[in-house]
Amino acid sequence: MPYETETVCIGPAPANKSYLDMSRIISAAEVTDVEAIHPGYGFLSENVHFAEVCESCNIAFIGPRPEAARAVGNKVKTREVAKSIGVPVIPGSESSLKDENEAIKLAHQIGYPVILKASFGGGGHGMRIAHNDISIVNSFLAAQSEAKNVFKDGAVYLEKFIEEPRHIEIQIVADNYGSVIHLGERECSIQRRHQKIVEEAPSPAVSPDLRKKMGQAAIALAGALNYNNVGTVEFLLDKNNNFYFIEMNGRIQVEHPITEMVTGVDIVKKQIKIAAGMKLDLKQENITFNGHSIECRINAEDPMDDFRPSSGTIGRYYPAGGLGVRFDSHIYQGYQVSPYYDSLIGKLIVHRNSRDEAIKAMQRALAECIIDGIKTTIPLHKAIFKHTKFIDGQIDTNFLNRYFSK
Ligand code: MV4
Repeated sequence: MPYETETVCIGPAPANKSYLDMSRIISAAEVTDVEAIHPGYGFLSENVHFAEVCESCNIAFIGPRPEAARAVGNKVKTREVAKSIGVPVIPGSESSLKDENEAIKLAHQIGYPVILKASFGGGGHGMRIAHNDISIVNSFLAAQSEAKNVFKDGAVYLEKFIEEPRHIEIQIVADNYGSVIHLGERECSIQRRHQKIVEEAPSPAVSPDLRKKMGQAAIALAGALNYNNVGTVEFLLDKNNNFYFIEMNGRIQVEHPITEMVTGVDIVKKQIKIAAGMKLDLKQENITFNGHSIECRINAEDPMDDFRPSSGTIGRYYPAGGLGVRFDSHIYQGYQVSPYYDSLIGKLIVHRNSRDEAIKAMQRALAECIIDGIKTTIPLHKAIFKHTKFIDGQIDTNFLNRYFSK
């Protein structure tokens, strides 16, 4: 019975007593006799130990094999591998820094400003920008202690700080036998405190030629790391359209639907087939990019009150719809938005033939969408989609700070 669903209680609401508790997840998998676990995009999705535990229990972990997951978790290592195969990286450390004196020495070589990053970090935690010798000492110690707290390893490295870059990522799909393809880029520059708010595909800054170069770089890196399943290779694009590899993510990402809309490839289906040991049935030359897709992350947060999380019961609920308009969500009228989890409650996704048409479709969809009972980020999205700089595609990672902070 292929579509029958069984539900098992995995514990109380706090995530560390349920979704993050490996033994509870494995128990639920055992009692339901599942063949595989899809870890989603939060919780245990990038936990190498969990992938190993699944393997030892004969349950397929739908994601990279433990060695590949471990490889992408080490930012200094992936930087080194990228550099060794000719993928451009930002001038900076060859390895983790010994101490603040080494950081100062390197900063003098490459020039201020520099950015300190956690070697086993990601997503912006443990990062500090330094403009001079005095601030680098504090930055080094702060980055080190935050890295230790958040990632249990205080190792940090350093790069030249690129001012106001675009954040562009390439989706890759890799089977277990060394075949790798890319599905183009996503422009993810509209973010706040390292949380993406709006994503689009393709990027208004990426030409077919640049897409090819970034795609080939991403494929080469995945190959060099012996990576499998789906992943994302993150780049910064500077004002002269130079791209630089920054880090790789070994999970499906929240914004995967926009890539699915423009390529027609069901990325989650690919993850499952790859985890089942199937060979990639797609060739790069058969991947085409059609039209333009945009996603707005609808969060249960009050954008007028410093994005304070908002919980409560959903009242009136009307997700927008129509041709090429989709609202991916688990909520409904009467649903209780819990304070225990991430505030993402839905993804409003549009697909049109052109960026201009997609923006219009998103404006219409945002106007029609009704979610009562809690505060959401919809009013912020309406303002973004009215902003001439956004409409002109003139965006970078500073966009929200520059135009939308008090
Ligand atoms: C950078 C950078 C500028 N120069 N690296 C942010 C998330 C993480 N994946 C890497 N990030 C950045 N890395 C260099 N060499 C700018 C960012 C960045 C950022 C940094 C500080 C404050 C806000 C930011 C927002 C987006 C990107």
